[in-house]
Formats: sequence, C-alpha cells, structure tokens
Amino acid sequence: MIKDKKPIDIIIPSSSLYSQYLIVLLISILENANEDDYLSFHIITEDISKVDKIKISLGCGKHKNYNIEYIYPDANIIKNIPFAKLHIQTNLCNYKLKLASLFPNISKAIVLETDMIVQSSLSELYNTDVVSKPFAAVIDPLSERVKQALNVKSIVHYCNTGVFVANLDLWRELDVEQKFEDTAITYKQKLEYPDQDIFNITFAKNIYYLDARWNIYVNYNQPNYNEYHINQLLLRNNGIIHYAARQKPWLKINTPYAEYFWYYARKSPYYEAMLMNLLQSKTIEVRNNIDKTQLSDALNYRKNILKYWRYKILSNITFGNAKKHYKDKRLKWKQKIKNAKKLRRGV
Ligand SMILES: [Mn+2]
Repeated sequence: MIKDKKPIDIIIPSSSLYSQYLIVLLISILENANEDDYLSFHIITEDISKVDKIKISLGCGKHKNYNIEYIYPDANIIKNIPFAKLHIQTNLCNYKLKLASLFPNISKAIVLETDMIVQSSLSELYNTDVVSKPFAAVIDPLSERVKQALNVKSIVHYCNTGVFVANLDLWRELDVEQKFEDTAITYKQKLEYPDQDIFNITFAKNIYYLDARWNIYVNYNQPNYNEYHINQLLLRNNGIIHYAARQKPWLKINTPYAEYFWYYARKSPYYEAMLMNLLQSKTIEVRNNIDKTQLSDALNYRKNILKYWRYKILSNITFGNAKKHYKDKRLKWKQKIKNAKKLRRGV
C-alpha cells in the first residue's frame, strides 16, 4: 500500500452473473494504473457470493495497489425509482442514484459499469478539474435523438452515464438524492433508461462534458460518430471502451472491437471458461457465426504451442519419411496456433 496518497475511488455496480467480466475490467484497470496509483474499488451488488469474491481476488493476480469492498444495499432504497423498460439493463444501475448516502465517506468517485475495458491510468480522469460541477460525463452519440424524445428544455447535451465522475460532497450539499426522486416521479412515464435519464434531467446544465475518449461507445453509426471517429479515439489509446447495449464481446464473437476485451480476458484465469461459455451460448449470432475448430484451437493454445515445438525439433533431427511426417505435423500445429491468435484478435 502506498502511504500518504489519496486513493482513487471507483464504484462499480455488478452481479454474480457478470463477475467474470468484472474481473476483466479490474485487470484492465490494474494493468494500466500508474505506479503510484492506489485504487479503491467499491462494488455495489445484490448477489456476489463468497466464492465469487475469492475468484475476483484470484483474478486480479499479482497486483497489489488496490483493495475491494463489496456493498449489499437494501433494495428498498430504490423502490421509488422506475425499473428499466429494456431487459438488457438491470435495475442495479438505479443504485447509482444513491451513491451520496451509500458512500458517506467518499468525496469524489469514478463510476463505471461492468461492460468496459480501461486503457490507461484512471488518475487523469479522477483529477479532471470539473470546475465545481457535481457530475462529469461524455456526451452520448445519440444525444440529439434522445433529447428530442425526452423533450426536457434544460438539457444541453444528453450524456451516456456508463462512465461518470461524481462529486459526492456536492451531491450531499445539494441534496441531489431528493431531487432524483422528484425527477423520477415527474418523468415516470418518459424514462427509458431510468438512471441515465434521471441524471441528465436533474443535472441538465450542471454537467461537465468529459473528453469522448473516457467513454468510447464502440458500436454507433452516426454522421458524427462512426467507425472512423471511433478508430480515431482508439488510436489515442488512453481511454475507456464501453460495450454498451447489446454488443457484448463475451456473447458474440464478432462484436466490433471485441479484440480489446479479449486482450485483457486472456490474462484472466477464467479465460478458457469464458470461451467455453461463448461456445455454449444459445444466442443465434453465436450459433451462426462461430467457427468451432477455431475455438477449440484457442482452448488448447498452450498445449498446441508445446506440440508445435516438439514437431519442429523432431522434424529437424530426423530423416526421410519420419522427417516428412513431423514436418506435416509441424505445419498443421502452426495453423492451429495461427487460428487461436486470429480468434484472440477477434478476427
Ligand atoms: Mn454499459
């Protein structure tokens, strides 16, 4: 532990079902942290078990400069917040509206979701001067469309709240939790993504707009936010990639930019288990698109590398038919390794 340094507080709502992907997110954060960062993770959950917690600690591997605390809130505290209409969003996100009271000792926090990969130290984001605003987030690629649907005049830009910086001291000072509840009641019929809509309506003009690289939404095709724009953001290699909505790389092998997820996923002890889940997934996309040979090659990657070297050596020290036999094997296993690498890149 680094003494005398304020930790970077990071709050993440997550669930037992998502704990494997939470590990991948934590690995990406820890791998990219500066040497003098100390990370304090606060996981809001309803069902992460003792076993899950041990797996998460094991998943974080050799990293030292962090601690994880798990918060199990009383579900009653969000009873006045409408549930999400879309089944892809869990109501766990609604706890984000209760951060000021759930974390009375935290002044400021970065709030993330599980469907992300962090590509750089979070200290820069944490230390962004938000010019005394209570809330900092990235403008949503669909801002104009959502603004029209919500029709709330005070919203300047509609933000995606998958990533935000919360000035919790200010939240308490301004009693925002009460304001959130008022917004929830007033706009009950209009809320599509309750937590996100409530943040946007309540904070409206009071939002600090973060650089787009802090929430790179990887699947939009808009005039101002398309593949070219996304690649430009990714080239800067120092932001957060968000697999928002239905585009989850662990569910669909050809999810755009899945290679960034798998880059960290294969550093997890549960990499093979995640590939197995993908293989057994019942989603239509997976059933139609997956190449099972490629997957089995990826699952046996380490074993195949050993075999490849064995055949390479044998083909070098034998003669005649035996040499030909080992050379054929060598080429065959070289292809298996290539296949695995291809899958790992998300090709
Ligand atoms: Mn998300």
